[in-house]
Amino acid sequence: HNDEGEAVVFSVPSFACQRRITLDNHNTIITGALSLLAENAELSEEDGRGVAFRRAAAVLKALPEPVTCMTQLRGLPCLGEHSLRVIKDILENGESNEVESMKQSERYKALKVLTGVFGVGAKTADRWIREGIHTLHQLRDSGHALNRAQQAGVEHYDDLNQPVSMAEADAVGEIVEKAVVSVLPGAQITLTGGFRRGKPSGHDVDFLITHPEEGREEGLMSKVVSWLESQGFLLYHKTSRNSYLESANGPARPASNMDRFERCFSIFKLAKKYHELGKDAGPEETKPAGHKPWRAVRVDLVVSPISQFAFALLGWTGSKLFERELRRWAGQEKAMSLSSHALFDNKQKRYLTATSEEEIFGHLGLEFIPPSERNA
Ligand code: TTP
Ligand code: MN
Ligand code: MN
Ligand code: MN
Repeated sequence: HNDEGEAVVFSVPSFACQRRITLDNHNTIITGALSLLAENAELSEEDGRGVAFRRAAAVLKALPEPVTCMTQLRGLPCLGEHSLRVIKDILENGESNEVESMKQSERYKALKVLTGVFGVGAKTADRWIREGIHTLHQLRDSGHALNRAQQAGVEHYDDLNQPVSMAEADAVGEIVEKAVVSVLPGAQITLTGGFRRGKPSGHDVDFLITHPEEGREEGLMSKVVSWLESQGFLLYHKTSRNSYLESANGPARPASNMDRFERCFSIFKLAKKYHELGKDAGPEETKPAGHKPWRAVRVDLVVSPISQFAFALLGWTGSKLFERELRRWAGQEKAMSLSSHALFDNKQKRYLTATSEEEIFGHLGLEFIPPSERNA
């Protein structure tokens, strides 16, 4: 509030990549509600609506203090009719009826349970729900054939739905580091994703791997995976080179955020630390069934040549909305195409190279935003 006691009117730039959004969120009830609506839209394959709610949430996340009345929001970007209605409900009643009833709906609960299985997306979950499958029990009884990923997803369901802590991310990092330097001395690993943005927990751990000499990284992924497998660290892995765009013109013109790096979606078998084991682990105790000395953790590995490293690092650090907004800014404001591989200037008809994230922001005419402020 200002000196006259009037509520402050906020001002926020249009694109999320122009804002500094830390984890210090002063409007968690509103952003939580908008994020749930976004999630529900995405799970219903209504991506346009999903992005609209994500953008609205990212405006509220950028505010320096809690919103107290609707007049403060006048002139803010990305707040559509629907989002404003939800915010008004929360300011007046403490919650949104729409969001509360959505959370209670059978369809939303079933979508959450089924897409909580690694390897199950919105399409598959929707098909199963239309067959009356709403729970893991019903899925098991249905006799549906599950693919390898989904089998692992069901088997490790509880572990994979428990957030990964920073300490666990560090432990995974030590293992990956050991694997990488064992198969290619001089190769480097970098923590990306939510943990690089300073999140205290995540749904997985993401790493980017490269080598300072261009070309030396070739064939690295299969060697790393073989090493991890031989040491018993992998419960599941699927290595792929995304072939989706293999016929496209240049690396900077993807139709979406899909990239062509060699990657591995995996599930690690991570030993629990002594203090996490509890009393069941003591040698004189009989260990009850279900208490195991390890847990399953989702890990994503990506290999990039050093020439594309800055773009890969920027692309894999997120948040997903921040990345989407960077690409939208590049296209709409700068006539450039940004991907996790390169930046193409459509007017000069040439690629703009970069060896750091700072350089890429510079090419885009944006103030540099550090990872901890990319939590849009
Ligand atoms: P995620 O690991 O999905 O998300 P996150 O690390 O931000 O959050 P969480 O704590 O839930 O794990 O993705 C990390 C980044 O990787 C994200 O910004 C987008 C990028 N990414 C790609 O570029 N291509 C892909 O195919 C995938 C799956 C992710
Ligand atoms: Mn603050
Ligand atoms: Mn992640
Ligand atoms: Mn990931």
